[in-house]
Amino acid sequence: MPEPVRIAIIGHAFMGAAHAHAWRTAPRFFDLPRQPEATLLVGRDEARTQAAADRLGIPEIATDWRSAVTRPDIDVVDICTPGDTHAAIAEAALAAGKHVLCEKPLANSVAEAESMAAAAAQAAQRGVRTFCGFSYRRTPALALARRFVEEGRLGEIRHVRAQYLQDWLSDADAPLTWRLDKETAGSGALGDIGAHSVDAAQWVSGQHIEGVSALMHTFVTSRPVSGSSQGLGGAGDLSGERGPVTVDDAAAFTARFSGGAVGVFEATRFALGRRNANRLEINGSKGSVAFDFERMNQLEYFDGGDPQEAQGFRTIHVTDAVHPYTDHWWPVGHGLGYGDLFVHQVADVLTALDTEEPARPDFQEALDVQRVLHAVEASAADASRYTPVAR
Ligand code: SOE
Repeated sequence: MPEPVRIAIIGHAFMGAAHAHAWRTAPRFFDLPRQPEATLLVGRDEARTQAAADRLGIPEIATDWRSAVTRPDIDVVDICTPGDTHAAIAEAALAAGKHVLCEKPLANSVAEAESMAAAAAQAAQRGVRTFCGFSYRRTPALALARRFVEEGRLGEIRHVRAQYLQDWLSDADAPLTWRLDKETAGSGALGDIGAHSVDAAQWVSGQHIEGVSALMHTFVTSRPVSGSSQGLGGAGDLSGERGPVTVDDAAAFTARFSGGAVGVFEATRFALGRRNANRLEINGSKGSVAFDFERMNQLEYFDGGDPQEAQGFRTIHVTDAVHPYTDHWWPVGHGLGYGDLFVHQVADVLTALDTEEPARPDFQEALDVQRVLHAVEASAADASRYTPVAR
């Protein structure tokens, strides 16, 4: 029996739980070169970390990430903490020779992301791998869309239209969580969910974004500092103090792509009624694809080569063994869910560690997304690029 791959998960909230579930589930469905063992859960608060470890089935906890990431019995450091901690944890782990899977966005600034990518490049010379958690790449329907683009079914790509719409901040009295603090999160809707759109749009289209023109807005500028929240939304304590929201609530931008496509992007956590509508539509000279994560098992496909009387978008149920990832799961037609993307992600990570399969997206690719986010913020901050309507 080959030695297992031992993982330390740093952070135990929403993403920590999603990753813990994935490490545990992957070997039950995927044939992996080595078995993963999530052996250590790291969090600042001992009691809460222990409670999470008990729930997630992780045998050991630690409260100090610095000593955790250098432990000789750990092979992979899985970073599920807010963005302001990513660079320090990742760089310490890489220096100790650990493979690193880091949640998105890679960092809170381009400078941090550059430093992480440089550390990753150095560590790569010693066989150390890095990965960034752009989990939507692991959606079977989006992977199928990319396959269609690669096969030339869409022809020359003209439009890339991406929206990521959520509504968990619509209530102006939802509490001020870390995702609303620029120091901690880097940015708001832009980095939290717009980053997924940027990554998916570039990955599916096979083109990179060359330039942007942007608008960002904060609708609710202060929120209750305490209240009950499951990490997203929740009920603020209205009798207490309010604190400032320092990130964007919504970000919108247009983009030019390297292959000539025109892009339109929108990210918001105020689209009331849209719970997790991560959408991507691509129109080419020969066909189109359209995806919405709220119907994640489906891909809309328009084939311009169909006889005209039969033309129209068709719904492909991306649940068959011929589709990406799905042959590992349930018999035809039963479909997958949000948590399964993380299972695919760790299965890909484990495969890449022991084979020649590329580790994508690695820190270098995630740095590219960070540069796009930075360009969006710079554009939105430049008032001279905003043209008021003359009336
Ligand atoms: C919150 O907006 C969030 O959990 C993101 O942080 C995740 O990356 C996304 O997958 C779902 O929404």
